Amino acid sequence: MFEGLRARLQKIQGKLEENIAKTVPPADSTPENRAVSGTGPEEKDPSLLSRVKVLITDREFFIAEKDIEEPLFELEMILLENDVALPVTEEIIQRVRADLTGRRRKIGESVDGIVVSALRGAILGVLGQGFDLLSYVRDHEKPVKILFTGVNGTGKTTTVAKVASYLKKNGCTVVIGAGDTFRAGALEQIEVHAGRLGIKVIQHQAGADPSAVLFDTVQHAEANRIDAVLADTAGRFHNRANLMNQLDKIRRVMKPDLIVYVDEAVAGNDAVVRAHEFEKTVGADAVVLTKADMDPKGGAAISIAHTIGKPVMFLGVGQGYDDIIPFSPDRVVDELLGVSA
Ligand SMILES: Nc1nc2c(ncn2[C@@H]2O[C@H](COP(=O)(O)OP(=O)(O)O)[C@@H](O)[C@H]2O)c(=O)[nH]1
Ligand SMILES: [Mg+2]
Repeated sequence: MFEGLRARLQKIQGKLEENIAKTVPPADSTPENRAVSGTGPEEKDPSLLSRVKVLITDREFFIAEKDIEEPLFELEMILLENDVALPVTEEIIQRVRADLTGRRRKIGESVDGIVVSALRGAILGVLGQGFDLLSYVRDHEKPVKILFTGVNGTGKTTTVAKVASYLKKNGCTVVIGAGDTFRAGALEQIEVHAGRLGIKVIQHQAGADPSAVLFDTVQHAEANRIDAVLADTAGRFHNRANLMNQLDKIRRVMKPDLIVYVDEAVAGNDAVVRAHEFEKTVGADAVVLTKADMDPKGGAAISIAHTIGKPVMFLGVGQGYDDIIPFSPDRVVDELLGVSA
């Protein structure tokens, strides 16, 4: 995951460290040090000598903007090349710059610690908090109705199956609504997943009104005290009026508690732009980014929450049912900065 960006970020980390190390005055060239190594009476007074040494190690230094200008420019290019959205890139750069140059530092501070903490803080600052679905389901009135939406082929149906499995493993009861009545093979696909997972699917025949299917699914959940309804839907584009109207009807009929926008991390900036459009037109409460396992860049994962103002809930990291991980900002940053978990 994100291996291309990770390698380049680590190079920049090294360059920032090199530049910063140059700004730290070596302890023995400081005026205080020259004073003690002179021939004055201080030299013979050991208590004074140790006092001066404390002064030296306590001395402060500044990192000036010009000291880090070049690596910061390079960092900006790297983020943009890896599909981090422009405003998000600018935000990260501004945060790194402010963190590194904003204050006095003690000479004793480790340079790599300074750099890692600045990069870490800057990226965490744009990643948002994530979304803990389990707590949401546990705390919310049942059934919790979750509508999955997004464009075709990004992994909605697979995600519905993965989330169903995740909830089931964590002690929640689940029913799936086969709301993609549009695409050939969609009903069989969800049926196969649900069969393997031992989860009930509510479905009508192909071509049926998805609102009716999902209405029935909610009724089934209410009658059987099921914790969560996961509604699969057909893929659609925000600019296709008929499908958007259909989605609007689904929303009115099903009254979802959560609308989850699904897109693929590998789509990079396209995913961010689409998510933004969906959020504005349909609304979205959270995002799932699939195919993060195939994404060397990480741009969408870094940009999407900050751009649309909604949290990322899960990352999809493969085709198996367990290949889904709750989005953890700390874990993503560790992955990017090469800190082993
Ligand atoms: N590598 C990988 N493939 C995925 C992931 N999620 C979904 N896929 C694959 O993407 C393809 C489309 O998935 P599907 O769920 O049918 O997409 P939908 O059209 O949005 O419902 C399938 O071949 C899935 O196995 C993921 O996280 N990683
Ligand atoms: Mg599907």
